[in-house]
Amino acid sequence: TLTQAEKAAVVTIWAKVATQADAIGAESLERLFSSYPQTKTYFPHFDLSQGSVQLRGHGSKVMNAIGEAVKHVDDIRAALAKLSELHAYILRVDPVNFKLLSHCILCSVAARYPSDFTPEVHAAWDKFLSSISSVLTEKYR
Ligand code: ZNH
Repeated sequence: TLTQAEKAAVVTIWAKVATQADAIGAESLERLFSSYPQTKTYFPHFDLSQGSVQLRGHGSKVMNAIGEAVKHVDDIRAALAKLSELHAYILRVDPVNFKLLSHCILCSVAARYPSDFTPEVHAAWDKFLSSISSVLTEKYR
């Protein structure tokens, strides 16, 4: 779990990220698919070219879910319960991919807000994204 200071850092960086959430979501997916092309296999039904409508729509959904987790930082598990079932039982995304996407989100945020991305913010944001990933992968059998 996150310390009070880490939660505060997450809320602060999120206030900035939220204003560009759709662009950051799309960029993170573009980074994911170009750096780790194997992740594209989960989206055979999508047009994954840069800036496609589906890529932007999906990036926006992912960032909205992260926003929900920020709002409910003391109970991420409850906030993302339905999404956790979706990823575990229906989508069956291999958990390793969550680390890859988290890394890409982290890069997109760092690239956009370099002066806000202090080592403390980096560490807090990284920990926060790992908590989300743990919740989304904990129902796997
Ligand atoms: Zn996921 C879907 C979120 C990760 C794959 N996702 C989804 C959604 C959301 C999300 C919100 C929508 C849902 C509905 O519609 O209801 N994810 C998310 C998050 C994360 C994730 C937050 C982390 C952070 N995913 C992921 C990964 C992968 C995925 C890693 C792989 C690679 N997802 C997915 C898919 C889908 C989803 C495939 C479906 C899509 C469609 O639309 O079809």
